[in-house]
Order: sequence, then C-alpha cells, then structure tokens
Amino acid sequence: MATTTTPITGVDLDSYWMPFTGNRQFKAEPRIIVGADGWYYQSADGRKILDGLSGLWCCGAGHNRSELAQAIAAQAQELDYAPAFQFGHPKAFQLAQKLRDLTPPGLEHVFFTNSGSESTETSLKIARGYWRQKGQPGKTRLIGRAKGYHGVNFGGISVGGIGANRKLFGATLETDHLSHTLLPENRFTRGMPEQGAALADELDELVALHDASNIAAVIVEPFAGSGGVIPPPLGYLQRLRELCDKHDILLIFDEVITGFGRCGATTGAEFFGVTPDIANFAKQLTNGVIPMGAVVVSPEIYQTFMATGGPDYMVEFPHGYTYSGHPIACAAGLAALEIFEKEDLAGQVAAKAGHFEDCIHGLANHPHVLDVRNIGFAGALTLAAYDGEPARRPYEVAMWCWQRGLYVRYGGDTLQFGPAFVMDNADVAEMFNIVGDALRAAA
Ligand code: PXG
Ligand code: PLP
Repeated sequence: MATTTTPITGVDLDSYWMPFTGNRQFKAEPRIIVGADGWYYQSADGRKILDGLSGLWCCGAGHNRSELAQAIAAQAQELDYAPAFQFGHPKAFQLAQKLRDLTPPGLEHVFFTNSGSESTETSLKIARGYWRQKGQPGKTRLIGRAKGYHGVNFGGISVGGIGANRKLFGATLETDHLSHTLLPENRFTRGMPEQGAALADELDELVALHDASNIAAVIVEPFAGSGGVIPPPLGYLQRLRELCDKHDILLIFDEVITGFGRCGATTGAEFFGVTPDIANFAKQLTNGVIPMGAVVVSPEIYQTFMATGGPDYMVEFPHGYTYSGHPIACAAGLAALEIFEKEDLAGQVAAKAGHFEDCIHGLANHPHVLDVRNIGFAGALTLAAYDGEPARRPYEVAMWCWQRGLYVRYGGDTLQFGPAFVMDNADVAEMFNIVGDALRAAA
C-alpha cells in the first residue's frame, strides 16, 4: 500500500483514518496545525492562520488559555480519575451546580457525557425511560428535523436530518422529521427570519400520523448549526414548545453549538426565550480543551426517575460512561465557565454581533453567493453549485482561504463562520475580506 509522507512531520499519514475528512485529498495536500494562540492557529509551514470557526465551534474564549492549562495540570496531580459509578468527586457536583445556575429555571439536574454525540444518545434514552417510568411505554418515537445534526451515533443519525450522514449505515431508530426552516423567501435575512413559524405546526400532522401516545420527544437545535447556520423563524420555537405541551411530548434542545455564548446569551434557550425539558451541551463547556458533554433536565424528569427507581440502593437510570464527569474535564469545565462569566463572553458576542452581521452581509453581492444567514457569532454563505457537485465550490473557496491565512469551515453547499467570542472587530472584518477575495478569485 502506498505510504504518504509529509516533509513537515516525517510521519506516514495513512495510519490515521481522519474523521469527516476527505482523506485522499488531505493526504495529498496536508494541512497540519501545530500551534494556537488567541484566535489564531499556526500551520506547520509557519504561517499564522485566522481561526474562523473557534476550532469546531468550541474555543470561544480563544486558544491556549493559561487558566485552563493550570486547572488541568493541578487536577491531574490531585485526583486523576475517580470511578464515575457509585462514587463521586467534588468537582462533578460543583460543575453540575454551575450548569444548573447558568441554564434557565426549569433545567436543574445534570448528567455528564464526553461529547455532543453522547449527549444526544443520553437525552433520547432519558426521554424514552421517562415515559416508560410514567406508565406510557408506547411513547418511544423520536421526532427530529430535516437538516438537523445531532452527532454521529445511532440515535443521533436517526433523529438527524442530513442524509449523507445516515445513508451508509442501514436501519436506524423509529423516528420522523419536521421540515427544515430554510425558506427561499427568507434569503439574505439578517438574524431571525419573519417567515416560517407555521412550519412548527407540522408537529400536529406528525401527531395525527403516529399519535401522541407513541411519541417520546422532539429534538431540535435552537438554530441549526452544521446544516448551514439556519436561525429559527420568529415564533417558531415558541410554537414548538406550545405543541409539545399540548401533546405531552418532551422538547429537547440540542445546545451543543448554542451552549455558552454563541448566540449572544448564555444559552439558546435564554436567547430565544423558550425553555426545553432537556438541554444538551458539549463543545464550549470546556472551551474545547478536554472532551466533555452534559445533559440538563427538568425536575419533573429527574424526580420521576428517583420516584420509580425501586429500593434506594438501586440504579434509577442504567446509563453512564466510564468518563462521565471525569475529574480533569470537570476542572477544565469549571475554569472555562469561570472565564465565560468573568469576561462576559455572551455579552461580548451580543455587543459585536451587529458588526459581524454587517461584515458577512457585505458578501451578499459577491460571485456565487446565493444566501447569507447569521445569528450572534454564527454565520453561513450558501454558494452556487457546480453542475452536480454541490460540495465542490465551498471546498475550493476554503482551500483558497487556507492559503491566504484563514481557516474556514465548509460543508454541503455552505461556508460556515463561528469565530471566537473574543475576536476583535478588525479581525472579523479581515476574515470576511479574505472570503470576499476568495469568492472573486473563484469567479
Ligand atoms: N449536536 C449538535 C447540535 C452539534 O453541533 C453534535 C451534537 C455532536 O457533537 P460531537 O462532540 O459528538 O461532535 C454537534 C457537533 C460543523 C461541525 O462544522 C459541527 C459539529 C461538529 C463538527 C463540525 O458545523 N457539531
Ligand atoms: N466496551 C467495553 C468492552 C467496555 O468494558 C466498556 C466500558 O466498561 C465500554 C465499551 C464502554 O466504554 P465507555 O464507558 O468509555 O463508553
């Protein structure tokens, strides 16, 4: 088998099967990142690269924060690992309390995971288990939304609405999906669009089809992230909340991207003014420095498990990961959320979101741009496709940007932007200048 080597690192590149990567293209033209500082990366060929996506939406406070490095080092010397099952350590309780405080009233009990994908699985199992313990075991069907992304495990791809992530893998869970809210009449809207709240009413139709007695939960992202930054239409999430209440269906918000600052408020729930029964987090929880996720649930859900768990030495929820509430992840989470509060990162986003919006919408008339969307410090451009090759142009533009010193995320027919919350206005403008040049170069 051919072995690709890079003069940069001197290692063979074939051993590593890279996730969500065009491995053949990458290994022909590697893009190696060797360092980071603030909102910049350093490439192996010594260039400073503007980080247009806070890593993968996870490093809002900027890279290489010394507070996080110190918290991790100290924890590794004090308590490296403690069993997650049947024993506890202080920082897991402290971090749970912090998450209770940061999430809206009504979200009070925290289950720890190690990623957004695990948060999805955990939340779906909580929803099904809740109804079974309430004496309604038929309520198992899960409703997602087209273009939704909930990670890559079997539950996540079942409720997810991105066909490319599901079609290789055969049978999935019993689900159905709401329509997405990316409407042609809303193209080039700044922030939340006017049209589309009525799409939430499709839940009534799904209830008519499946019956509420068979539906456990609806899961949506407050704004769809990976599907191409799709802000919810005005009133849409409120309507979904009302319909879930009407039909006795749990509402799950997947806040893996919206969690902790991205919208310009602490959570998407807070920003959009709608409280779900369950909220899923990951990414920004530790500023990306250590893998960690969390699922925060209502007292009604938690108390139902407690009340139906049998003798009090029995496990109420047979679920958990070896690394749930890992001490080092908890130390990182506490330190990251301390930075989040101290530096008012949500407030920083709220203050700079208008400038971000002006900059990204400045690209509306550039070649190939079919749509521009934004909310908080998140934005996307939809680009005109080559015939039969929707994913090619974003890839080409992103490669051009990488050569000019900007890391920009591309996926499907979009380019996506999610800078660090601390990025200054000048570099936000610079980021979109580079993209503008790239679009003209691609014309
Ligand atoms: N839910 C949501 C809403 C997400 O955005 C996950 C679950 C899964 O999290 P993990 O930690 O298992 O990856 C995500 C992750 C992108 C991009 O470019 C988005 C994600 C991951 C990587 C890239 O939009 N979202
Ligand atoms: N597979 C085997 C054989 C295991 O023993 C375990 C955990 O004990 C797992 C998978 C699950 O690993 P984790 O708890 O890290 O998700």
